[in-house]
Amino acid sequence: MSNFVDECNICLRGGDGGAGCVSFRREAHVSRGGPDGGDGGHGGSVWLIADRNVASLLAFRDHPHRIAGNGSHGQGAKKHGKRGADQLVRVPVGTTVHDHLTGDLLVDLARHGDRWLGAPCGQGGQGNARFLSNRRRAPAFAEQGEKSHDLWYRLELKLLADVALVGFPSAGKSTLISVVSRAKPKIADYPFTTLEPNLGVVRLDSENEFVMADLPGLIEGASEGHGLGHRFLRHIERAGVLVYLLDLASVDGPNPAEQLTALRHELEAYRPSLLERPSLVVGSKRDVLTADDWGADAPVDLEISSVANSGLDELKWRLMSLVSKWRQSEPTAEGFVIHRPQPTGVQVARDDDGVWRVLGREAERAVALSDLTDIGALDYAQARLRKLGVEKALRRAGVKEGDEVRIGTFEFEYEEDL
Ligand SMILES: Nc1nc2c(ncn2[C@@H]2O[C@H](COP(=O)(O)OP(=O)(O)OP(=O)(O)O)[C@@H](O)[C@H]2O)c(=O)[nH]1
Ligand SMILES: [Mg+2]
Repeated sequence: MSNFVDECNICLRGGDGGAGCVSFRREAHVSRGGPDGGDGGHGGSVWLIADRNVASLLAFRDHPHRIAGNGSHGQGAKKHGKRGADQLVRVPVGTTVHDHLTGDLLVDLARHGDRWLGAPCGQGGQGNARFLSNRRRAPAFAEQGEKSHDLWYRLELKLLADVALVGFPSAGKSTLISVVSRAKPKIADYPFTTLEPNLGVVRLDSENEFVMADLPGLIEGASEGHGLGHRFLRHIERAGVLVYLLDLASVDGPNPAEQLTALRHELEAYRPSLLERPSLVVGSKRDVLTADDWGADAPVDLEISSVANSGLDELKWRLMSLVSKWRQSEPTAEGFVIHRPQPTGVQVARDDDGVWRVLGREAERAVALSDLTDIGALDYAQARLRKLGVEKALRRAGVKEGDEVRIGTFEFEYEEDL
């Protein structure tokens, strides 16, 4: 089988947080009022959302990047910055998200509406108004906004057909899928060229696409095991919309009306409900003979020629409309928001060069967001690290007085009583 799994890499990045502001209130009789710098806004987040109207991962092939909006900076008078816009990325129902290096499964977006946070927002920095305390009457520092990073993932999707092509051998099924999608099946003028189903994504524009299945030809008696047997009728069962492709150029074999009768008979014998599927009767090879040439013997809704490229746009849009209706009618369960536990706490590890390293988002933030050349900010960062238990964790790990320690890009020498 070919093209049954669609896969791609994507790169997601949350928006950066805005910086906190350093500002002091201006009052008529006071030379310098209290601190009133507002906080920076948080950046936006990137969410993956399973949407039944998306059929494939094709949209990410050439454009894998999705970025949320940045938060804006805080301002004076305790004005907080605006939050960055979230980015909602629609993916097909059934998409699985994997670690792009190890391939580990992270989440399965199995139902319409399932949401997963692919890239968290960068936190906004706090303005200096937040750092007012009894000890600190005039804090002249604020936090930077948190920068976001690129996060790469691998997406996989088992393709399921929305539309199945049902027709006699050599009716032109493989030729049709080869001109409306990127599928490249074998095409030849003898029967049973196609031995296994082929799937192709038919993409009309950025909003509209569906998956088409090219199946091995059916002949009379297929439901009793003739030809390639009922193995492929199973595939037809999964598709929401059927195309009966009738060969208008068949002069030696059954005429179009006979083809349609035989095809419907085989489907009915396999499963009567298949006849109630939304369907389109399409005459192929109109460049050779048209429905008019057959009169009442060609009961078609639409004629096409894959070779002369005629009628294909109309075919695609008519199928799209049937597929959309079918998708809407599918019963849907409410989707979930899927949370991945965020690592918390402080860990101490050793870098390759032997230097101690403190790991943990909170601790890294405490130093990354601060301007540590400002004595007030340094003071505040140290108090925060102590509260997070960094000192305790270092002592437990066996760090000695005078050892070098890193937190993020910040390096310092460890002293008892940090
Ligand atoms: N003139 C003309 N020939 C076509 C057209 N479409 C397909 N053919 C020819 O019809 C023959 C059969 O085409 P296929 O696409 O292999 O037919 P199929 O339905 O996939 O056949 P199986 O795989 O055997 O079931 C080939 O020689 C094609 O070149 C068309 O629009 N016009
Ligand atoms: Mg074929």
